[in-house]
Amino acid sequence: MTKKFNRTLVTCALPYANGPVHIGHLAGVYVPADIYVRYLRMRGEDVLYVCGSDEHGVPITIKAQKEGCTPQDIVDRYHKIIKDSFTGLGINFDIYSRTSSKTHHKNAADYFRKLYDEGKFIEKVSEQYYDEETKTFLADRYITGTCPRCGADGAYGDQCEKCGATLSPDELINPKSALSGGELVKKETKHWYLPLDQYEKWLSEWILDGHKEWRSNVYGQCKSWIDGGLQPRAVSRDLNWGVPVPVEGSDGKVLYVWFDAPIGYISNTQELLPQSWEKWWKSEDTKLVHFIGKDNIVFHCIVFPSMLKADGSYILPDNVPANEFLNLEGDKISTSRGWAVWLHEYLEQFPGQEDVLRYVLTANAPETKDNDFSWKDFQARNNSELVAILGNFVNRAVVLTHKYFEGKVPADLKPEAVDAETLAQIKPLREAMEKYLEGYKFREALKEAMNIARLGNKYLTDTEPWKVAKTDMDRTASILNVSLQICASLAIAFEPFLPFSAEKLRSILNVGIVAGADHRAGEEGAVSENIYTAAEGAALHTGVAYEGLSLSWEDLGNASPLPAGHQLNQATLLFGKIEDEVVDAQIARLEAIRAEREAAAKAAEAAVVTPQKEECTFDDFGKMDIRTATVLEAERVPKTDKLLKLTIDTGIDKRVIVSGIAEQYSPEEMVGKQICILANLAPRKIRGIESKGMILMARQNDGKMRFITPQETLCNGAEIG
Ligand code: B3M
Ligand code: ZN
Repeated sequence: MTKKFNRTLVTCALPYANGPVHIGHLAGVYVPADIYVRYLRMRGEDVLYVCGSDEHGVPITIKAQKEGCTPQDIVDRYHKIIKDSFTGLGINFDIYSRTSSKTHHKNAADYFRKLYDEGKFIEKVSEQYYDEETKTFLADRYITGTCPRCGADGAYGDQCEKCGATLSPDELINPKSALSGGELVKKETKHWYLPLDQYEKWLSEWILDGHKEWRSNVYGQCKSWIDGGLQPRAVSRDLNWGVPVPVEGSDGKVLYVWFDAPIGYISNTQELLPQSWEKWWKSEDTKLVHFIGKDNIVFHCIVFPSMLKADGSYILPDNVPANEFLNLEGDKISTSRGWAVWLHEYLEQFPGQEDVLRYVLTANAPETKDNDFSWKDFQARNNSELVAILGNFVNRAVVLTHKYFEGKVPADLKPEAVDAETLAQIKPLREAMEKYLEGYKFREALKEAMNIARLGNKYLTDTEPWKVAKTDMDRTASILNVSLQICASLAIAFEPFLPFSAEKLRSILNVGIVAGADHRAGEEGAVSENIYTAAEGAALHTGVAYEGLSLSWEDLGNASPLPAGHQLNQATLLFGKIEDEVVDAQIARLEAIRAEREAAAKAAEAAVVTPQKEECTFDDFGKMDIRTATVLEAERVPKTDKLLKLTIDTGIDKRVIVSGIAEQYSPEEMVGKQICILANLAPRKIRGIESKGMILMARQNDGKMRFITPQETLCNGAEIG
């Protein structure tokens, strides 16, 4: 351990609280960070491990609009799902807070105000698109129009989803408000910019000269950003959700989410350690490491360091080991298309198998290039590595000890050369692990840990104690003594990677573990609902307190951490076989999503179009009042198969429409959906229910009816014409 720091501060990218965490997030950020922190704690290092929900930004406001609720409702829902699922996977943060917290709002505003007062920002008045109807300036995402590249309608102000082009609102043809559908005007608005160009020289020296050891993907991205020339970057937005800009006359303006979010790392530390947070953020003897995905490199290596430099009192990251992306069954993980394995669903469907996911995501970690997760590989690694090598070795060693020596570690009565030769191979494996772990190479480190299990398995297979026991119990004693010493090394080596299994193994061996203290309990003056309770802390597997014999990292590779006579507990299987039908069900779920997507694409291509109806006049059309609306409630109409009774919010009123869609859509999937309706259709009684209006549906020759839904979430009552 090259020691030049007295403590290590580890941050993890704050997940957006607009959806659950999936395996791509875990493989990219949270599992590697957790391995690193657990390892440092095993080495007795003083580590602080902070994370929290990133609760601001336009995507959250869009989701709230879509669901007809507030942004706070959205972040409250997902903050809990995310936090609980991290705990369920043993991701043992010291604090998992949130950027909607009062501490953060104050801290982020103070941070901004200090730079503002010191003249570190450029103020610029620019023309932005303004929606007269909603009286709001529009973020790029809220502007829609025709893509200048491919001609597709519904392109956004920042990107065309059809052709992937990066756009600016001015490039859009016929830009409109995605909120009201109305025309846009340009109005002047003032914003503040961080002049990144002024930090270019310093960034080049700090990173390109000073951090050549950073991962090539990180270093390379920084180099291209710096070589490309840095521009001033806006740090405020016209939005009502976020940290209000603390400058007089800036109503309706908030800090840009990527300005406030990284400050969230500091806020979380302050929440937990109100007395001593500064030594973690302002002492040069603190090592700061940011764990992130590759799409966050510029913010953590260029923007946030420039913000820290602008303040001048903070330390800078010592390393930013960003991972690449993980794909799923050969396809990019996509939250919007549901192409993901959600952590909270995994924990429900695979109870007690948290470590299988941790193992597979580490073994396949996209550390230097994108990688892929497949359920068949998940099954194969569990069955042929965890069960057949690690689990099998431990089980045989313990079961045989109970069979021949009443579960007590036997004395080394008849040693042979192969014993010492075998044990001597563990130290080099430990040293390799240490090199890889301290170099953020967790895939390689895991392989070395597994090599200890392979070593044990081979030793048992070669020495065959079940045969030797027929004639030579002294030799059997030595063989099982050596095997159990190897088990003790495994119980230490796997703590960073597989904390649940390592703890199970320690319980079988009847030993504890010595790990550096965590900071979960906070300190005096820490008042926050985001601090873990003692029970939550204990559940996070950070070396549960133990009365008897405890092992430390230093015991890894020693010849006899388990003294003769030490009583073992009963053997239990560390891992269970995963059967074909289990993974086949998961594959089928994904295949159904893929099939639906492909069918939709095929149907759209194969659509046979019915002939146009007779001509109508503009006045005929003008009589139709077509609006957007959102489904508030939905229920089946009794004694019918086809009808749903929908209560909808039309923006004008709340009303009931009866619609013949029950064979294709369930009431549950209708609630929250934004639809288009013919609002002024004369009311009709349908099965005794007054139906006021008609839902507009698109039909093609596959018999399926599909809703006409705005490209963007609009307010209810937006006029369509
Ligand atoms: N909320 C995660 C993302 O881009 C982003 C990280 C913020 S870390 C300060 O998906
Ligand atoms: Zn396009």
